[in-house]
Amino acid sequence: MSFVGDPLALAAALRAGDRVALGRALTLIESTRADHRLAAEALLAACLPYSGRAKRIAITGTPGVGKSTFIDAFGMYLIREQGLRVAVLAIDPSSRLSRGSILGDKTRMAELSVNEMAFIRPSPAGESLGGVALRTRECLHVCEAAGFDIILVETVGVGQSEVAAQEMTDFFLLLLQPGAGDELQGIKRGIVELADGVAVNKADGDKANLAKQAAAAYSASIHLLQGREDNWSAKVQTCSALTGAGLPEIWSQVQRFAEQMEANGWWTKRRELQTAYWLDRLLREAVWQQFLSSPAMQEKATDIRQQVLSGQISVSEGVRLLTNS
Ligand SMILES: Nc1nc2c(ncn2[C@@H]2O[C@H](COP(=O)(O)OP(=O)(O)OP(=O)(O)O)[C@@H](O)[C@H]2O)c(=O)[nH]1
Ligand SMILES: [Mg+2]
Repeated sequence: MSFVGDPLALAAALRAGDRVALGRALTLIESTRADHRLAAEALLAACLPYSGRAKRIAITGTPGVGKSTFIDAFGMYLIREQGLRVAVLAIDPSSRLSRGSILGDKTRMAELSVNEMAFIRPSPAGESLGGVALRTRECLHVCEAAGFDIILVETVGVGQSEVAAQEMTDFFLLLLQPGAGDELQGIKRGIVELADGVAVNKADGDKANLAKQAAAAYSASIHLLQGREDNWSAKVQTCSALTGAGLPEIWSQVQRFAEQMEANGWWTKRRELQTAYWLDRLLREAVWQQFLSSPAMQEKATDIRQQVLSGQISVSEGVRLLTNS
């Protein structure tokens, strides 16, 4: 990869709007090769001063709720009606195993994927969710330096990827389906608590009324689940990714949120907390990896594990013996 040698030139090119350079930069960021890390760091350092101006929005919800279709429609709305440039990223820790990616299937984003105001990047591969999410977060900074106004982050809709997405975005949008009936559709309470906005998607055709009823029911329960430090209370809206109904209202919510958080200081504070979160999280992963990669430590750990399992020493003593060395 010739660009590894000159990350600063790459940063300059992507900032000037060169899409090929942007694609290459993201490939460099996502590379798992140890000899690419320093170049990737230099690239990021060159991008960071120009990042931070975009609005970052996470799109989550159970598989099949319509996340990709929504991103296509919402992205096109932002481009056409608001004149904004939109980048789409993903966090999909499973893509490595399935050899695909939630964004691999660009047919769901048919319009956006061919629009020159948009840029779509599938989920990077990685060993751990932390690693995958870290790369997505770094790609987000690079896209911002490339001048995108809005970053949409799609998650797989199950497990921990939502939390990772919430920890890198300004607005966490939870999509639900109409008429599933059960209380918040088995979505973990913790995820609902994180939502800055909720939209019942597929509010079209004969499901339109059902969606309205669902939104009214969810409005009551979400109110009880949230009691937030930033004083925001998430609204439940309806939308249709197929017809485009409700999309302007969702954008209004995002804007209202941004104005309110900028006024009360939480916009910046949330981003600071997120940076601290990733520093802690990745440090923990790195220290753990370092620990595992030392043969001497491995040996000692095997020995202590034996002692703990046989009841000679307690778990806490075992941990102390391993970490004091
Ligand atoms: N009627 C209707 N169908 C929709 C709407 N949005 C999405 N769909 C359909 O729902 C199905 C799933 O849509 P996707 O956009 O792939 O859903 P997803 O949440 O991205 O799914 P995964 O990526 O597999 O988790 C597709 O058949 C879409 O055409 C909508 O607003 N109305
Ligand atoms: Mg999808």
